Amino acid sequence: MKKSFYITTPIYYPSAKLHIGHAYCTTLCDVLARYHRLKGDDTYFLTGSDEHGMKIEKNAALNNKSPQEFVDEIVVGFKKLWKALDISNDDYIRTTEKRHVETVQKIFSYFLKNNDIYLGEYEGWYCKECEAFWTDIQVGEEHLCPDCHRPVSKAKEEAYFFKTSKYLDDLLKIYDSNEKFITPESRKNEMINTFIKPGLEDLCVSRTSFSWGIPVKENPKHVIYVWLDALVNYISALGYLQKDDTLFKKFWLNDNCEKVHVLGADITRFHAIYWPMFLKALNLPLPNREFVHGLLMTKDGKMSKSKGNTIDPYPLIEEYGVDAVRYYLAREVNFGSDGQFTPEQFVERINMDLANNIGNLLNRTLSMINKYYDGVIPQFISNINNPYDSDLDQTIINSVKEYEECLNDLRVTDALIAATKIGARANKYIDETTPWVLAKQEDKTPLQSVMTHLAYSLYVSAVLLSIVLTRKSKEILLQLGLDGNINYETILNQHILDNVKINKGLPLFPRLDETIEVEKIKQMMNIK
Ligand code: ME8
Repeated sequence: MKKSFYITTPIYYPSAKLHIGHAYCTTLCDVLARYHRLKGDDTYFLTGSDEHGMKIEKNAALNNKSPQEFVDEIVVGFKKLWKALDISNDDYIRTTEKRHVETVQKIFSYFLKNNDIYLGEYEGWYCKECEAFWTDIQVGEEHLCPDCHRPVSKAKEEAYFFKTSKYLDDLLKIYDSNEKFITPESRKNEMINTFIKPGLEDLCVSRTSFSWGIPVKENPKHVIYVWLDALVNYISALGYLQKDDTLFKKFWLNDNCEKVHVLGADITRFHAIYWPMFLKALNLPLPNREFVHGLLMTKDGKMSKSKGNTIDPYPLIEEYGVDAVRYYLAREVNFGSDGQFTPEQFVERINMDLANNIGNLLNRTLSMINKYYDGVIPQFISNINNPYDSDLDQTIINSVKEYEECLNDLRVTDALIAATKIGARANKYIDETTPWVLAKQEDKTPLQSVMTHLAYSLYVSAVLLSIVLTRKSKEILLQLGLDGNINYETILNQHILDNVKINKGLPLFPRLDETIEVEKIKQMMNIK
């Protein structure tokens, strides 16, 4: 039976512009989605925006706009960024869409009927100025409103609560029975030690102190509080409880579909504790994996608007191209750990892996094929007297295998390390085999084997990297004389380039001058 793959990003808040951290998460998901499509899996990739809540209501008012107008404008910018980054999402869900609103309301009603939700009282820190409730963490030890910095006081309001105690045993069973449900494993331990062991409280799922949200049908002065609203996007987008639920059946209800949520560490609690509970309460299957990626920082810590240290991905895309930015994002930060954006590392990564490795290999190989073979790649042969041939052959087979193993386990960075081993090995192979010396020999078999091994190494590299280098991989194939279509099935066919006329073009990734480019990025980004 054909395998299916469903992958989601968090749905981002349209309260401000997206930065390179959001681009990082969405690019990782895109790379994984492209990998599964390449392998022929039925793939569905979802991203979107989380458009309700007090913060958005307030920001809209500050801008003299209705909340809907406000989010509509910001969402245009989100979509534009995903287009600029070649993000291949199959759908974009907005929590203000009718399909989502109706599904959330139906779920809320079902929970009420099933006694999973009850009416109680929410107690929190209230700011009279902002008319907003805040949590202990948000007000800090000084008990100040995080927005207006005025003192807050304890207050109560009527609210609905979800009974977490009812599903706690189920949750612990899920953690026990599937060790990869939340990865890295440290995140699961954090959930148990920080939230579950001290005693999990019921989750407040409605508010009456603001109105920009999905109304509770049975009691419309309440709006459904954001996490129940937000998490449901992963199934409302597939048509759950809607007239046409084909996608829901095809992806969520299909045991043969791997369902993956990718998210940042800041929102693990909601995905790892409440989301599985909601799904249990709905008697629905769980996702197979929740992958918690690390955060991308700058030298002065976490990126935040108030610190003014967010990195906008646009100038980087404009200056260095979408392939370079996607490659940097997917390769630089080890999936699961935090990473740091620095202009130095950005330039170094492009030079090391793209200019020196694959770019250099293409340039050297095609020049030699032009020179020694009039631009036509000869038939693939292996020279049994050349130990470097079998070593390169083995490197290719091992790299492809490692690449697949890593991607099947969501480890994008490691997969790219595996893929670029081929280019590194092939560049070294040129120095070892010295084709310019072989060209002077009468017996041209050794030269033929070297040239064809090099061309084939480029072919495999282009196919493997195509999930990241959305444009340059095609260009490599075109320069090799193929039609630019990427086909994974032929990856191990060493004869794919036999008698193909190459089409050498401009250098793929010209080497960047580190001093000049680092300075340029610092100025563009306003980094000291
Ligand atoms: O939390 N580095 O939305 P959000 C890497 N609406 N990733 C980062 C990052 C950084 N510096 N900053 C943000 C929300 N992210 C909710 C989600 S889901 C049902 C609801 C990424 O706009 C990371 O994936 O604050 C993080 O979890 C997400 O953006 C939070 O986006």
